[in-house]
Amino acid sequence: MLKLYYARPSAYARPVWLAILEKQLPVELIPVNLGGEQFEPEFLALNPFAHIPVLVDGDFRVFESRAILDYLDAQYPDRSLLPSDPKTLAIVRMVQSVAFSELLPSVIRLIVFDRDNSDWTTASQQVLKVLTFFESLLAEGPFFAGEQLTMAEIVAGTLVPVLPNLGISLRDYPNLKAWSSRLLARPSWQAIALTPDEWSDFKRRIKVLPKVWERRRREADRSNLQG
Ligand SMILES: N[C@@H](CCC(=O)N[C@@H](CS)C(=O)NCC(=O)O)C(=O)O
Repeated sequence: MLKLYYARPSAYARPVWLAILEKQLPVELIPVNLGGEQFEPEFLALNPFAHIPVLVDGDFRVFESRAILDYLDAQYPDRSLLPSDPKTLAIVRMVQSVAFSELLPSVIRLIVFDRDNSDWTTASQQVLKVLTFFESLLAEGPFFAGEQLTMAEIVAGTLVPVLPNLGISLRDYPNLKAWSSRLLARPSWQAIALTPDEWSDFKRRIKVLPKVWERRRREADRSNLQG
C-alpha cells in the first residue's frame, strides 16, 4: 500500500493527497508534525531536505510534490490525470506551474500580512492577475482540459477555492466560481476540507513556522560544519 507522509493543511501535500483520492488508490496517511518532526533522523532518512510530502510505494521513495504527482499518474494510469493531446497537456502543465509559482506565494502573503499592509495589496493584485488568466482558460469546458479532470484541478483546485476565505471574491470570475463549486462538491475535495479550527490554526502557525524552520536549518548547518 502507498504511504503518504503529509500534513492536512500543507499546500504541497494536499495536491498529492487529492490525486491519490481521485485515482482511488489505497493509502496509509502518516501525519508529520511540522513543529519539528521533519528534522528527526527517521524523517530525514526519507527526505534529507526535511519537507513533506514524501510518498513511499513498496521499496520506492519519492519526494517533491511534482515528482510524486507524475509518478502516481505514470505508475497507476487508471483514472489518468494527464491528457494525451500535446496542446491540452501544455495547458495543464502551464496551470500547474502558474498555480505553484505565481499563485501560491501570493496566497501565503495574503495570510501572513494584514489587509491594511501594502504587501497584502500587492499580493492581491498578483492573485487577480492569475484569476483573470485562469478565467480565460475555463471558457471552453468544465475543467482546464475540457471534460477531463486533470493535474490542473489537482493543483489550482487546492488554492483558488480558499481565496474567498482570504478576502478575494470569485464574483467577477464566473467560470472559475462555477469550477470551484464543482470541485468542492466532489467527495475527494470534501475529504481534504479543513475544519474551521484547522484553518485558523494553520493561519496562525504559517506566520511563525517558516522562521522556526529557517532557524533549525541554520543550526543544523552550523553543527554539521563544526562536526
Ligand atoms: N518543493 C517541495 C516543497 C515542500 C514544502 O515546502 N513543504 C513544506 C510544507 S507545505 C514543509 O515540509 N516545510 C517544512 C520545513 O521546511 O521544514 C515540494 O514541492 O514538495
